[in-house]
Amino acid sequence: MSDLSAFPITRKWPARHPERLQLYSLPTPNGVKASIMLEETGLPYEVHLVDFGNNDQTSPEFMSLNPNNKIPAILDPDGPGGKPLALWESGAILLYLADKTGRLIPKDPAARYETIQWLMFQMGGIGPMFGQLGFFNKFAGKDYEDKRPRDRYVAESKRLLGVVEGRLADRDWIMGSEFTIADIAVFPWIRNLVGFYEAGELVGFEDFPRVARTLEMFKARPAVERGLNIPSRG
Ligand SMILES: N[C@@H](CCC(=O)N[C@@H](CS)C(=O)NCC(=O)O)C(=O)O
Repeated sequence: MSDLSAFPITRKWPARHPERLQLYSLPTPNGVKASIMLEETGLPYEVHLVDFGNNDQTSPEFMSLNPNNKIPAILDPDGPGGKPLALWESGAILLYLADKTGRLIPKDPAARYETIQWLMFQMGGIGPMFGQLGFFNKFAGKDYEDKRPRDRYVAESKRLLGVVEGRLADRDWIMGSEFTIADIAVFPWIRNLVGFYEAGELVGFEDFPRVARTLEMFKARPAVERGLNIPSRG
């Protein structure tokens, strides 16, 4: 029997199945990367809702696992060497789960690094920039009279979409015919940009037909469809 009692997070979110990987999340563009990956790989897991309405992410129990108070986070009872492993940052989680299962990352070393490169491109570019655009277009920042901050993020988001559009010129997925963790990182953010953030018109999304095509292929995957709603908001 796996013993996770040394991890204070399990006091707030008890593990009913401590032998399974524990996921602490919410279905945001970063959160769904972990749930989609788990659904794609079929690894058994138990999910726990981190409710931002209650500021669960800043609770001492959550922060004992992730001092950066952000979802997603995982606790794998069967980590390297058979010991529990706690992990946060969605990019690190994707890479860890890809290595653990041998899935969704190419085996060829050069292609593997290229996949990691696109993963980092999402983590350092698409995520932070689209997130700022969401703030200035949909949330508190939309009332600012000075539109220069918003326009800065619109221009940068367009540029980033152009990079993805170019990459998809001769391929279905970011790494070619193979669906990888790079796609799992990038496409929830593009979906969010044109969906929840309502910024499709602002960034001229119709200028990126290949991105739009791959986004539709992404959403049509059964594991993606499931992962996008995990955990359910109750
Ligand atoms: N770089 C982090 C970003 C995670 C992140 O920003 N998570 C947001 C939800 S999408 C969050 O937990 N926000 C809660 C807060 O800031 O209090 C990752 O990719 O895991």
